[in-house]
Amino acid sequence: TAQKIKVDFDQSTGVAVMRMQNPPVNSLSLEFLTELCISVEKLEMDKSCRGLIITSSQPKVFSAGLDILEMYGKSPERCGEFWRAVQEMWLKLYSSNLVTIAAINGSSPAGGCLMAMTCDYRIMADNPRFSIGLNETQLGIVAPFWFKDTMVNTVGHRHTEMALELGLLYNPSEALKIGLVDQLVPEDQVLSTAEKTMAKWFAIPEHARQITKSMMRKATIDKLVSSREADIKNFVKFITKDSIQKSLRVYLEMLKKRKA
Ligand code: CO8
Repeated sequence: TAQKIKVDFDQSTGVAVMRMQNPPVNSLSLEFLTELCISVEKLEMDKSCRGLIITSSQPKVFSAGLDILEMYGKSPERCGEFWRAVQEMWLKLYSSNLVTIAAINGSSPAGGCLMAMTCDYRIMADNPRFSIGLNETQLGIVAPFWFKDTMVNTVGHRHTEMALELGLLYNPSEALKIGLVDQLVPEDQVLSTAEKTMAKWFAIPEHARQITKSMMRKATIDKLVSSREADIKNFVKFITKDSIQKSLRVYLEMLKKRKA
């Protein structure tokens, strides 16, 4: 099968650029998440790699978040396997020792926003058509506690509370205002700005930076690590409910209709 993750590692700078290419919208399927985790692992094992830029090779979309089809009409076993992969992606990225920068060159709802929030720094394309946020409630589903924790760690409790209850998707300038992204640049400068920004992070003594990152994130990570199995059980029980399956179907139909 075709590679869904394209990694370009520049030995001379120590920076790897990871491009998601899972058309049409980089939705996070089990297969895609597995490939993503393997790619990150490989880079982490390479001592010459110090920084990772995550971006999309799809026009207009960074990532549409979790693949809704992985949560719709699937067996409990399969749902569990899928959820473990989602957890793994988050754990890998949120605890990475690499400097991670999200080069958000398109819309980034739900799981896409989560992925961006795992990074140390977020640069978004200044295009008012793009949006970012945890919109789960709009699908009739609930963002898990560790999605919530990641957002609280990024923008604080109040913004998170309102954003999660309303399932808010922010345009770039709103996202900048609440600190959900750190910088806006013209669409064609997202990647080059990310590359330039790396230098600033690389200038800090690496060990001190890594320990500090871990200190800031450890409690949040430990919380999921210590309740992983229960979290999977919860997810499977919730997502396989008839009422939730119905909400997902309605949402999928809405997505198709909107297109037509
Ligand atoms: N999963 C599966 N298919 C998707 C998804 C998705 N997340 N997003 C879009 N698609 C499909 C569309 O249905 C469409 O399919 P088709 O071509 O067959 O009609 C195709 O991808 C292209 O989509 P669009 O035409 O909408 O593309 P646009 O470029 O116009 O828009 C967007 C791109 C903005 C990304 C838009 O597609 C969108 O808003 N998608 C929905 C995003 C979304 O709401 N994702 C939420 C996923 S849930 C999640 O990530 C966390 C869940 C936590 C679980 C908690 C449970 C306890």
